[in-house]
Amino acid sequence: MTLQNLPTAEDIAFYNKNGYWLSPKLFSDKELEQFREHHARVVAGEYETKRPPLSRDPEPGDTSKLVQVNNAYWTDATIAKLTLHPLIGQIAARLSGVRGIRLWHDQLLYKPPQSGKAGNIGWHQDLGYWKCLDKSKAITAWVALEDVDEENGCMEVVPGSHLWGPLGEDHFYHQDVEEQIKRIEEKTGQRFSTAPCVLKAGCVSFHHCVTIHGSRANLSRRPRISLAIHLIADGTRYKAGTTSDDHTSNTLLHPADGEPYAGPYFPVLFREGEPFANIWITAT
Ligand SMILES: O=C(O)CCC(=O)C(=O)O
Repeated sequence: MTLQNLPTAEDIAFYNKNGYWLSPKLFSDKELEQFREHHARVVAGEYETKRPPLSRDPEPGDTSKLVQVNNAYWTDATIAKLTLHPLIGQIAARLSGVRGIRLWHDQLLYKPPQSGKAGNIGWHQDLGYWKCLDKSKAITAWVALEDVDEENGCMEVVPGSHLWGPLGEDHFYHQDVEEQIKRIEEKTGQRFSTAPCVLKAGCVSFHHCVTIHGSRANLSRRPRISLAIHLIADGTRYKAGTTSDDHTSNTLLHPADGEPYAGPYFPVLFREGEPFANIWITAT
């Protein structure tokens, strides 16, 4: 594990201004090879732990459209190493200005080759799906397992949009991303302009839960493969009575209003002053 990969004061200032940050390469080629192999197994529905994921769409065997597997780390020990990686937690804590980070849930993604619109991910703010969180300190670490760029439909973010507030535009599965842009511009009076998160394999983009993001078609002949790790500040509590009551993570805990998200469903990745719990990490 290399601590020189932690964000500097300048990187944190960039994140605060733009609502995202791109890391250097965090994983070795050997680790990436393993992650890719296990990613493929999960997409195929081969669950080595025999425990199914929290949810998935579509079912194994169908890769004609975007594949999304929630809590893929339950199914596979190698994916769990990545989802619960303490360095990812430490970077997320630094960027968010908090002392501890817990997992909210992971989301393994497979965007098929030459996907057409079926590979699009509509513009959205993650917090729109997570209104049940009492703090807007959630952050996503998006790990590129292959190189990603505009040709294979990399994620795009709208820099600074984390300061626009909630828009009510939460359309992960909306495929007409161009039509949405006009509506967002009218709503906000802001010019909609995106920055592509171009990453080499092993690099990670981090985005704030209010940052608008999405992605377009994969035009290449290779699938775009990645793991999104959705994280919350340690101490985040459940806020009852929102439209996010039925979020799958709430179905795990059945929390009471004001109850902190804690325990084995929401593991700690990092806490300041505590040694890393997950000691399997190898040097890059
Ligand atoms: O993979 C993408 O293009 C978007 C993923 C996303 O919406 C997220 O990680 O929050």
